[in-house]
Amino acid sequence: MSDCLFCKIIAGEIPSLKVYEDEHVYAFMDIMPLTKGHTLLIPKTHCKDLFEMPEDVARNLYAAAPKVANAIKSAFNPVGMNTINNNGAEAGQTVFHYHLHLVPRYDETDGLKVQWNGRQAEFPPE
Ligand code: IU
Repeated sequence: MSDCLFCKIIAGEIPSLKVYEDEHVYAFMDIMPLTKGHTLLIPKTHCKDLFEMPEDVARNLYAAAPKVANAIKSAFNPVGMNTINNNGAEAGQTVFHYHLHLVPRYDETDGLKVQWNGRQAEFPPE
């Protein structure tokens, strides 16, 4: 899709810090990381969200997810990881090319903040 930011990142028209790439997917460091190593995994086939994602695109994306998660784990040594996917503006989606957030977690007090429906949710709750 010509005006899609993430399609432009895949095409190399906009620079990114690439973590992983294969025929079907591309992974890169989030520009505003929630924690150290926060990575986005995206399909090369443009689809807006989970609702519009064809089954083969989902299969290929989730086939790559453990590889990317383990690469992040090796590089940053987190103790856990959140995988997050927002679908629709009301759910907090701001870029309308499907992306799976891979958010490494370091301990229970690393203060991850997630935008949720215009409000700020904090994990762990205060
Ligand atoms: P969201 O789930 O649609 O809210 O997530 C979009 C993410 O894309 C968010 O974490 C941004 O920091 C990230 N991002 C990026 O990595 N590079 C960009 O140029 C833009 C957004 I705009």
